Amino acid sequence: MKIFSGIQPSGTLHIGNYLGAIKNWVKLQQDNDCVFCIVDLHAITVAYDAKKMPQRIFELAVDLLACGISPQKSILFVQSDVKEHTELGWILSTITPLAELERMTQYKDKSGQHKENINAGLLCYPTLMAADILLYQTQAVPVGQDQKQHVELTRTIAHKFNNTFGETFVIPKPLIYNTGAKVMSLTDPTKKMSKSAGPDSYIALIDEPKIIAKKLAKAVTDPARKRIADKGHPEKCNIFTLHQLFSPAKQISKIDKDCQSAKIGCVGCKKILTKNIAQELAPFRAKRQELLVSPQTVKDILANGAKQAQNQASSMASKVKQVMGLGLSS
Ligand code: AQP
Repeated sequence: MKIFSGIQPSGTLHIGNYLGAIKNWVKLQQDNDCVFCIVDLHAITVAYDAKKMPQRIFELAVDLLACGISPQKSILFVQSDVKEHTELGWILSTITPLAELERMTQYKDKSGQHKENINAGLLCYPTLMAADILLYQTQAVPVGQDQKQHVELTRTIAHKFNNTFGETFVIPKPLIYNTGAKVMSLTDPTKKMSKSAGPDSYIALIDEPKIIAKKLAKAVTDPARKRIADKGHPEKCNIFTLHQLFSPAKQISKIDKDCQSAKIGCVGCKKILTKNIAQELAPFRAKRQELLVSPQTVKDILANGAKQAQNQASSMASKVKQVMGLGLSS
């Protein structure tokens, strides 16, 4: 199956990005034709520091490789290195109704968060994302729950294009896994964990065990449980949800029972979770250190990935322009 997915160089990767996206990418690349993209053009839709962007892109590439993305199995590249993304993004914006873009949840959230900078790029984020996906004849797009709406809009745009100009694009489907599709914020479990919401709200993949312990110690738990003697409600506790994502099955059912019968308190529960998260992330941290000292290797991987992506993207972009009657080539 042809797979495409992207991730923004908008800050440190957190366990939400890992569980909702990257961990699945690593599995998918075993038996599928995968294209993974560092979407820098998406990341500039909010205010950012241009001087820091190259380092952010580099570190995101390092992190993806350290998580297990393999350049032998997948194409890994930076979006702005393949100009067809912006070209097709513009083309698709001309067939996308404004009302469809205005009803996107991410647009509403981000324009609320960045009132001083509600730019057209923020609104057109989904048409650029549709271009990212459709350029590669993508069949499935592994994403977290938050991006499902954008993939559905991509399908609508692709259908509209095919109906207007003739069968051109493969219609992609979102690939959302039950586990980890929406990891919630540590400080406000009613919101999804997000890079831009501040370091206390997430556990970063680079966090040392001590930092993980500190962040979890402050994390919001079952609001009804005020004292250790109160019986807990694991189903209402974000910490228990994280146990379900990081702890072994036997331990999860013990914590479930012990919490309900007040045998274990939040402090004990968080200590076990700290250990389990730190253990799962240890190989990532070690691999990351190795890659950080070989910047040229990482840059070569991205340059080679861009070449391969460009080959595929340029033939699709030519086809699109041809069916639309654009340019000299048509
Ligand atoms: N909390 C989450 N739970 C599960 N999956 C998540 N993803 C993001 N947050 C969670 C998934 O990670 C992939 C990459 O996301 P992105 O960086 O492109 O953009 P995002 O969804 O906007 O991620 P953030 O962390 O919230 O970044 P900022 O704060 O910069 O906007 C996507 O597949 C996403 O679903």
